[in-house]
Formats: sequence, structure tokens, C-alpha cells
Amino acid sequence: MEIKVMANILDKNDRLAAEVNALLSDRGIFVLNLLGSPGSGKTALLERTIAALRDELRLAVIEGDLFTDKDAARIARQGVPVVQINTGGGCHLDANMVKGVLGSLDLARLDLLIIENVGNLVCPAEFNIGEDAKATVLSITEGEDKPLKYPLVFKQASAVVLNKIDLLPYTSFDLAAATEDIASINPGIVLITASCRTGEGLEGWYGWLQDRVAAKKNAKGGKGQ
Ligand SMILES: Nc1nc2c(ncn2[C@@H]2O[C@H](COP(=O)(O)OP(=O)(O)O)[C@@H](O)[C@H]2O)c(=O)[nH]1
Ligand SMILES: [Mg+2]
Repeated sequence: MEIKVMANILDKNDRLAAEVNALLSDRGIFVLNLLGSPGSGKTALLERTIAALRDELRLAVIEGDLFTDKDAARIARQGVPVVQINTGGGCHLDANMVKGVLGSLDLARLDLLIIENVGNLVCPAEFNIGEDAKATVLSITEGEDKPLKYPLVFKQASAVVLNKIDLLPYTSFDLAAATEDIASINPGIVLITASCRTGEGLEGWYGWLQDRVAAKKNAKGGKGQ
């Protein structure tokens, strides 16, 4: 019985996620669902990304958080549109929440929408929210055992940013083991080793994102819309 209820919830969520995605695809907007633990560096990655790409891409951010708008305030300081969703303690965003705030964004002037999910390696991986792709941020301070312990969030992601490599000399993090484990869970994943503090390695991330945005635009052009 419990299993059936969960299946129904996910079913309904998937339908709403498809609606959200169709609406945004119609406008050629690439939507990224950004996942990772609290403190892994999701907002820091967004700050870097906005600073690097804001002159060439029109981007907006949806911030998912339990209670506060602290991350949204950080993004607003970067001068791009940002909408906050508070889940009131819920451990993940769902498609209905995202659908509910789309009206606050000027979709006619957008190339890229990034949604920072609630910090959690488990629940957010189970709910599509209308994205074209998921990306996961893992900080090396979390330990190299995390991919095997939380495989779904790595299995579902198209890219993973292995963040805080500036701290590598101060930890016993096994980079080779983490890389191997992530590749064993998801052989097609793009792995970017980076530091949001120094900026090292982030060119690969910007390039990945730019390619995805361009592909989405081309797909829309191909449909003659
Ligand atoms: N040393 C170091 N600290 C970082 C890096 N990226 C983020 N941080 C710090 O890690 C903390 C959490 O970052 P934040 O972006 O808020 O993580 P979030 O909870 O995943 O959004 C902050 O104090 C950041 O300054 C990094 O690459 N290196
Ligand atoms: Mg954050």
C-alpha cells in the first residue's frame, strides 16, 4: 500500500515536470537542476557561473531552501532575476512548486534557468522538477565514499562538479577512488574537478553549460518555432 501511494505521488509529479519542461522548451530555455549536500558549494558555483556567463547568456535562478532566502539574497547581489521557494522543512523541491513560480520570471528573456535544489543527497534525486539535466556538486570535504553511499544523485546527473579541490592538500580525500566510483555508477557522466574559491577548473563547467544551452536553442530552432 505504501509503495502504491509513493508511486502515485511520483507519477503525478512526473506529469507536472513534463508540463514545466514543455513550457520552457517552447521558449528554448535550458533548465538545470543543481543538486548536492548542504555546504558543497552549490550557491558558490552559481555565483561564479553568473559572473562568467552573464554577458553572453540571459540567466535566472530559482532557489530552493527549507526556510530562508539567504541564497536568493546572494544571487540577487549578482544582478540576475531570482525567485525563492521555501519548502517549509520539505527536503526537496517538486514540479508543482517550480510550476507555481514560473509566472514570476520573464521567460521571453531567458536562455538558462538554474534551480538550486534543497541541500540533500537523497530526496531531490527522486523528483524531476522540469529540468533538461541534473548536475551534482560534491565537495571533497564530504569524503570519497559518498558516491557509492548515495548513488542515485550521481546516476541521474549529467555532470558532477567535484568542488573545493583547493583544500585537497589538507584532506585525505582519494581523488582517484572518487573518480573511479562516480564513473562506475554513471559511465557517461561529465566530471569536472574545480574550486569555486580559486576558479580553478571551472572553464570546463562553463563550457559544458554553454554547449547545453546552445543545443537547446538549436533544438527549438529545428522545430521551426
Ligand atoms: N575552500 C573552498 N570553500 C568553498 C568552495 N566552494 C564553496 N566554499 C565554501 O563552502 C561554504 C558553503 O558554500 P555554499 O555555496 O553556501 O554551499 P551550498 O550550501 O551547497 O549552496 C561557503 O563557506 C563557501 O565559501 C571551494 O571551492 N573551496
Ligand atoms: Mg546554497
